[in-house]
Amino acid sequence: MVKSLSGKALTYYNEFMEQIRRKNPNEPEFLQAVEEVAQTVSPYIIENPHYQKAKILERIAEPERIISFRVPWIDDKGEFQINRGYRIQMNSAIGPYKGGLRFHPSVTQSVLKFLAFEQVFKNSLTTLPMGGGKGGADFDPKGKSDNEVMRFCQSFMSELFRHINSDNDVPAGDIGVGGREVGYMFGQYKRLKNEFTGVLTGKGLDFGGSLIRPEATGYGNVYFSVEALNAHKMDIKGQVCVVSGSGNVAQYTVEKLIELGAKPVTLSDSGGFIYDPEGFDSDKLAFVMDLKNVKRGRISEYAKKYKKAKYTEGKTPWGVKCDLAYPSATQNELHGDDAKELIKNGCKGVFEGANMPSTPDAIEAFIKAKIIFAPGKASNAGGVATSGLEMSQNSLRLSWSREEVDQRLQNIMRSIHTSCVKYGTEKGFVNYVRGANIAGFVKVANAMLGQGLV
Ligand code: NDP
Ligand code: 2IT
Repeated sequence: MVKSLSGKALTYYNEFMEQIRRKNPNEPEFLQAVEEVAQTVSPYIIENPHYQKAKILERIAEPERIISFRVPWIDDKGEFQINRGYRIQMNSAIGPYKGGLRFHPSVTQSVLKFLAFEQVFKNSLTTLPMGGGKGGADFDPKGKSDNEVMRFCQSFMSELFRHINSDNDVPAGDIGVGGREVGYMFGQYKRLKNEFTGVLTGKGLDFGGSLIRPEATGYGNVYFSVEALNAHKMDIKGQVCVVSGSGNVAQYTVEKLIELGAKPVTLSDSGGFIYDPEGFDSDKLAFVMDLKNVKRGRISEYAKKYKKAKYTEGKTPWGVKCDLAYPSATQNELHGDDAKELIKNGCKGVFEGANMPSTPDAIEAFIKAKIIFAPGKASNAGGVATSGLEMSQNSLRLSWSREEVDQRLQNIMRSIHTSCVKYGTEKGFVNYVRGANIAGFVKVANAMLGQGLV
């Protein structure tokens, strides 16, 4: 995409990226996320020089605060274990820091900075008053007992509690952090602070959680895709869909796709992918949910239960012929070659459920082929948006019905789509990457201008 920059925008971009690369060596994921935003936003900044003068993008790329801490805990064998925990408080221009916690062995400062950076733009797009943050630890929940996970979560919160409260920073889940982990962390926070507040979202329904929050990211992504398909005079019904991942986002993406009459045919995990040519139905999805959420097993088990399905080890599902793709596992899981394969097989739309699942080469290929490409910061924003709705309900000390939350989620996804179209349309083609980045930037930038140099 940098090829499309010229003149002052190119000079601005090059000078900006040179500083960012110098200040953030060895942080490839963070640089990748910043580069994409800078490429699309630079021309807009040149057209609106007050943003350049106030160094808004330079400030957005510098975290307001990074907290890094030791997390000691004792495993079931009585051995001492040490992990590293983080919270990146990226930007609070439009509201309290908001964003998930990720527990995965691949967690580094670079990964969390990329996620926190993207979260700033995503949260801005939701229309709700939320700043951006992200956190987590290099802890691997796989193969750990419930008690080990609980001890880890308690130790993690025994440091994090000093830095967060319901008015300044409200974490939630992400990879490796679901309802169980949020519950353990909430319990420890309440115990340490002696306060019952909405300091975390994604809580259990019995202690302040919101209906629809577990479903929201997957549902929201499908709602976004319906908006985009309608805008391109297409219908979701009957479309063959390839989905990656088999965690929270993937499961509820499949659930909504089934409900709307589409045909999801794949799921994956870090071991490989399953392809069910007959498509999933609600019984098969119930099997997957029990396998992944209760038994905490591997997706390969699916092919043992359903004989017409095939498990392919060590591969991602992008070679399966499809109409639509929903990458919903992790960053950089869909490469340039995969993108070319999807396009060759007739794929008409890619909707990112995960954060930054497509590499820059893949994004370039999708945009060049002029298929619908929805970046995660727009299409997966339904999760954090519903977290925002959980915060509102907690402040009101009320719970809204399932229908009410779902309707608000649908309205938010529609509004995000409209913002992308507004800022991303060029010669009749909607560049959703540019649209999401500029629309997300404008609100944060204006709030920063209004608050002076802080
Ligand atoms: P889960 O932990 O529930 O599921 C993660 C899934 O992705 C699992 O199937 C996991 O497989 C797979 N996965 C994780 N890491 C890798 C890897 N390195 N290589 C291949 N597969 C991998 O997480 P979520 O479903 O919540 O999150 C999925 C994505 O969606 C992430 O990018 C997250 O940031 C994003 N997201 C999540 C939101 C939410 O509300 N939860 C909101 C917005 C975005 P395995 O079991 O083998 O690890
Ligand atoms: O990436 C994301 O938007 C999330 N993991 C959800 C964050 C949240 O605060 O609900």
